[in-house]
Amino acid sequence: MSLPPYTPERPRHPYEDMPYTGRKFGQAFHLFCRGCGYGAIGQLLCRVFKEERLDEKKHPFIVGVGCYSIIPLILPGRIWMTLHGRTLPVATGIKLANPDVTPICLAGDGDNLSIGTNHFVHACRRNIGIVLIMLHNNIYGMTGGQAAPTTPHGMNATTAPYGFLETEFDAVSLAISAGATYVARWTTAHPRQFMKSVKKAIKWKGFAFIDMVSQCPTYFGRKNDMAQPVDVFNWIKGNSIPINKAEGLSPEELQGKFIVGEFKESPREELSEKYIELIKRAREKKK
Ligand SMILES: Cc1ncc(C[n+]2csc(CCOP(=O)(O)OP(=O)(O)O)c2C)c(N)n1
Ligand code: SF4
Repeated sequence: MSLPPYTPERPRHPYEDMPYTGRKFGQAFHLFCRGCGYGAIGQLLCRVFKEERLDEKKHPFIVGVGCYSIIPLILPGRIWMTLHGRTLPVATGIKLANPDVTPICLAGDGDNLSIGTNHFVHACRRNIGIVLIMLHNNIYGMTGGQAAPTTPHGMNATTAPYGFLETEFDAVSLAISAGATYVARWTTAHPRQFMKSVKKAIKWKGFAFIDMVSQCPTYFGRKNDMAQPVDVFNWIKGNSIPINKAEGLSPEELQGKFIVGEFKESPREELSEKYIELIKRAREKKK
């Protein structure tokens, strides 16, 4: 399909220079709401593939169901669309059957921290070589802005019009205590740090978890008096605190803040390697 010429009304799309973006559909496009952080995250992941010259066959994307599910449509790599909350079981099967492949799971915060929590906890415990990027937009986007396990206490959602009564989940603490060996959190206001973390996570031997905070202007923004996408972006940026600064603050001062940085880098034996060893031992015993 040929594109119309560039005009002030149709400026050059920032993704068009990327070698991969839009390739799946022959042109550059994206399907998110205006100002949604997911478009930017897609672009950053594209840049990681380009800069690291990643082999697409070795890094399939496994996605569940949510607004984020269409991020891989603008990315290189093969896509496995699975069920809501079920990215990790599918990626686990792929990894055990193909230990030289490192699946990259994309999951929503609703996806990964409600229906998929058990899979998340056990993937951390097993230390299986999978990268999980959790898209943390504080809400269930695709289904209309219901409160999610990450909706900050006191903030609004479609199902919490007078303020959310519950306390939000800290996915980073959960991942650390469940045994993930690489754990980081960044936001759309930290693009370079996010890319660096993804590059590290892809090479990491073991379960690598990145909590990526992103703006959902359509639901989270509108429900919380942030009329413009940039207002939500600035709210995220203004509430982000690097780990070293957070260390000196009290729990009250950290209430509602996004602590960002690399929290854990602690290698231990990876599951698929142990599994190969086990197969070898079992075969030798049979002889
Ligand atoms: C098993 C199952 N339960 C519920 C749903 C309905 N559902 C689809 S998307 C979604 C919410 C997605 O929210 P989140 O994971 O936070 O991603 P976002 O849309 O915010 O990116 C839900 C509950 C489903 N598709 N499948
Ligand atoms: S509803 Fe929110 S998360 Fe979904 S595409 Fe729109 S802005 Fe993004």
